[in-house]
Amino acid sequence: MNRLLRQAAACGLSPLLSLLLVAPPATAAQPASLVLSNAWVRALPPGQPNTAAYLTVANTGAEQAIIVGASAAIADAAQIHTTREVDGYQRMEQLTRLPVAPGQSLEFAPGGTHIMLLGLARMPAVGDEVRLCLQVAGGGEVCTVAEVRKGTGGEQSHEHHQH
Ligand SMILES: [Cu+2]
Repeated sequence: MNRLLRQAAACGLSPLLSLLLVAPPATAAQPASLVLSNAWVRALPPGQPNTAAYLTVANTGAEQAIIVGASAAIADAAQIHTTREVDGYQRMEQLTRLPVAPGQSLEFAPGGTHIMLLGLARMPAVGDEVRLCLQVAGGGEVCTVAEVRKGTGGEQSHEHHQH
């Protein structure tokens, strides 16, 4: 966690944030036009403290929307993570600011951007429903209900690695 925060500072996020603070709050008056669909949460073996959620986020509005956080009732904390390969290793990095352009649709999917659910009271079971929310810059929040599933398809080889 601390390492991620230090990474964020090292990436120059602080100057960006101060830039945002002085920018006029053009979109603050309107709720974000983000539409969430196809949300699902990966069921992992019971006892695992963390899992991940995936969904599609579409911006149907005329203004850019910036996702600044996530939350889920079943987890102590939720973070937006992206995955990228560094020197042959898959590394996850926390995103504290994810812009979605007007008309753009972002796919959160295994192996890519995902919502990390941290500190689960218990692992949800296949078929359970989990309420997920995304926080948007300007104070808005959009929520959806995610279905709990096993991983599918192209995931098999990746899951095999973890055994
Ligand atoms: Cu992650």
